[in-house]
Amino acid sequence: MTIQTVATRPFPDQKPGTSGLRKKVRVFQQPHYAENFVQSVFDSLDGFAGQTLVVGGDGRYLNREVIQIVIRMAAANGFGRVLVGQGGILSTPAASHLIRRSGAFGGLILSASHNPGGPDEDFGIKYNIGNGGPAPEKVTDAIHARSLSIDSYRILDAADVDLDAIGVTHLGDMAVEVVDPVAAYADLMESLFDFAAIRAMIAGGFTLAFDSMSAVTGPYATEIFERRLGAPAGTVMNGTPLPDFGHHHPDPNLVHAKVLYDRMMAADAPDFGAASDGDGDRNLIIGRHCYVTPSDSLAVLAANAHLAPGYAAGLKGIARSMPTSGAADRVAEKLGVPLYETPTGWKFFGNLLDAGMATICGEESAGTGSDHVREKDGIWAVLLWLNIIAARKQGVADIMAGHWATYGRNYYARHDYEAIAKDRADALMAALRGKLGTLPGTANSGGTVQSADDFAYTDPTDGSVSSHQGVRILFVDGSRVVFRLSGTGTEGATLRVYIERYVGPEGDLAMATGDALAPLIAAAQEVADIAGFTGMDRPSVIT
Ligand code: VG1
Ligand code: CO
Repeated sequence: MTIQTVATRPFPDQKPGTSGLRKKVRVFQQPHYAENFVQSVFDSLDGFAGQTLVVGGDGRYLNREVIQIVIRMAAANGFGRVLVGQGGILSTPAASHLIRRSGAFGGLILSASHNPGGPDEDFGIKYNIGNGGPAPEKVTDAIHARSLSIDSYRILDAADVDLDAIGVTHLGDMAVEVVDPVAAYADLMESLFDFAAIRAMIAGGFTLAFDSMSAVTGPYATEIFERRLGAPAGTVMNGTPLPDFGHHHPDPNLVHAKVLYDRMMAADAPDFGAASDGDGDRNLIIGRHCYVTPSDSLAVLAANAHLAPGYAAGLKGIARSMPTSGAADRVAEKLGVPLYETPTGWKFFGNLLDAGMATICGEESAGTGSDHVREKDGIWAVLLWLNIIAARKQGVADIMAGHWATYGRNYYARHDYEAIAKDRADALMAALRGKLGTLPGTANSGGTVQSADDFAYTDPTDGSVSSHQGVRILFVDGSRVVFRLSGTGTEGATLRVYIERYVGPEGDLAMATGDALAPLIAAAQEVADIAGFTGMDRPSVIT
């Protein structure tokens, strides 16, 4: 087996976004494209000779092919060992756990997460560092810089490794270990939650439905919910990972998980419903006849986490992304723990978790997680909910009503305008940024503007600054409208508008969200002229 040095030329478009490099499959299929990016990652790292690299993905189209490339390039670049999930499968949280427990140098996670899969859809590569979390910005910036000057990559001339047989093979000096992708992760879950109490609740007639959306969580959910917790066969829907996710869009929201939603709103709905996304790091929670917004879910999980054995000692702090509602802030205040507000994307939570400053983190985009790994974790969130329900002996709707009666309610919605021409989206944001200074003190449909800014974050652990993380318009009554462009799309631009209004415990807690937010939705339109810039008179998706 010989190491080949292959001449290549830079691609101009390999800048990692919110969560790694995401492109259409056909972009990744260009000669040298994946290899260039992987070599740019390796060239940006120091000291991995002889160390372990974890590789796995969500099973989408191109997963196996890119894994074979990564393995041969890892061998040619001097890694000592590659750990890969059987069949090339590793959910994002399971990959994070495997990196941590194996003492790996880092890992490559192959996924485009909630984006669709298949030959005409999306693929992605993300590098995670030794703490198990997404590489911080200084690393992704270095990877991007390297991708613009790269002129060769190193790859071993070797046959494909059998990804389906558990065990160790050797590729030159490097060991390749194919591991069970599920067992260690399921054990970790069992160590955090009261499985006996959840199992007894299910044996007592509590019913649940979990939609894996034909994506990576199928094997994990089947092992955990059906085998270890005793839920009947069929509890896990769409439980086989498919390369094209069965033509579905594996984004667990009210549009793409509509089958589950309809089931949860039916007269004979199960007690609890949940779904996860392509790579298993997101969660959608729907109680019987009761949808829970992700921001509320974060708040409820934080307020009740001490009921689960893994969090009995309480929380050190709570972190949320800036666009996530302030519901968790009220919980932090009551618990007397700090609340951190970070930019969008899980990579900003890693330092806080490593420093022991936060225990639970969450994003409005259906991501919740804790210091057990360094990624958000869909099944973890579902299990924490089940543990809380078992401990409180209350259903989801009652828990939500009790929570709002204590803390008040943050009415919340996100409006996405998808597939906008990029120059139109950039122009909208530029116009908005241009008028920030003039907004405070003015009034519009949403009320009087208190302040308006472009969110910047200074990491409290290392002082690094991230600017231009989203435009915020804050109203005197505490309501907010936030605008930012997505960093995970692969076609045109997506404008995200986040709308929030707080009503205290004495106020009307039972409004329809659309009614509660109507004046703010109108204000967003007035201030940003969304229809004018985009030509769209309504959002593509409301979550
Ligand atoms: C979106 C979400 C963000 C999330 C990211 C990755 O990013 O808004 O909260 O962390 O996806 O999630 P953006 O830039 O498109 O708004 V996943 O499940 O794709 O790893
Ligand atoms: Co995801």
